[in-house]
Amino acid sequence: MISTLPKGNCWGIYKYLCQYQGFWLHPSFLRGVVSAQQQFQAQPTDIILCSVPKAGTTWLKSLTFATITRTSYNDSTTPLLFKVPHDIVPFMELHHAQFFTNRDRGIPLLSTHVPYSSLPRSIIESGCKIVYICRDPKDSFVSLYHFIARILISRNAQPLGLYEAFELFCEGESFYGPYWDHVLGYWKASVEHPGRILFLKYEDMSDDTEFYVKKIAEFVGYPFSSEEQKNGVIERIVKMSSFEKLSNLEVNKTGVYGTPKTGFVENNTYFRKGKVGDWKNCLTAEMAAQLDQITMQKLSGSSLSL
Ligand code: PAP
Repeated sequence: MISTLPKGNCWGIYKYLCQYQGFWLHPSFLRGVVSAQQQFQAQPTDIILCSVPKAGTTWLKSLTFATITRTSYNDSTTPLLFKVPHDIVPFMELHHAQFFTNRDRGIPLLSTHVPYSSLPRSIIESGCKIVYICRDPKDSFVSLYHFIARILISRNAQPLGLYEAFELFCEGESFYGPYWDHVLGYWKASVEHPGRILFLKYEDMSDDTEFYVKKIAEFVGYPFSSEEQKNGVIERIVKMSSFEKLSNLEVNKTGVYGTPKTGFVENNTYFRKGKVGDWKNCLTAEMAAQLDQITMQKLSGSSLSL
């Protein structure tokens, strides 16, 4: 089936992307998506962390994991000290086999970049909670561009030029793109089912992380007691998951993440700057205006702004 799909530019990291159900996917991950669509059985207690790539997935995983395991671990025992968040919260496209055989039922977290319209039916039907994060597409693009470039340089390969990557991104030809369709799919679903889908933005989370950790905790059914709030539990979770803390851990400076099939990526590629508005250091005013224009057009009439 995969060989019959339309092929797109994979930004030099692989031979091609495949267009599947309206979105551009990496073939190795596509196998996992199809397999999950066919077999994955979500439980009503599952919490699925969904994101468009480079919107804050690593951060969301860390914050949510620390929140729901806060009575099992403290700051000196949490697995976040020894594993990159991607190794703690399984990723559907990569670890789909693990979903059926190996799941830690005590930790009901799973993650995916799959667009809302392609999620396995059981995720929708089980009524489990979905937390989605997105980000200003200018910052997501810049983050993705650097991520791919760093991987290619580490493999002694030549990264795609910034302008070429930018044109592809604007055309929607990027990982799990079109970016705006991905965001809109989850946005519309969250408006329709606010009790099932929590829609977050990286910029809001950066502005007031404690507020959003509280919100996430309530939404996924692990609210903080007033005692916990008084004792600074939320502040500790925010600090533990901060860019400064995570990026300076040995495991995130030197470890790697991946599988032999999809290849390995150094953990430190998931921690670049962690700032809002870094696009200003990379995009020209014209490029920024072009992306803003696309965003305005695509989101018009949706009541969403990015
Ligand atoms: P993924 O979709 O491939 O899993 P994701 O974690 O969403 O990646 O994106 C990485 C971005 O999140 C990086 O942004 P930047 O390139 O603009 O710097 C990374 O720095 C940022 N990031 C990672 N961890 C944190 C964190 N703890 N707090 C804030 N931002 C973070």
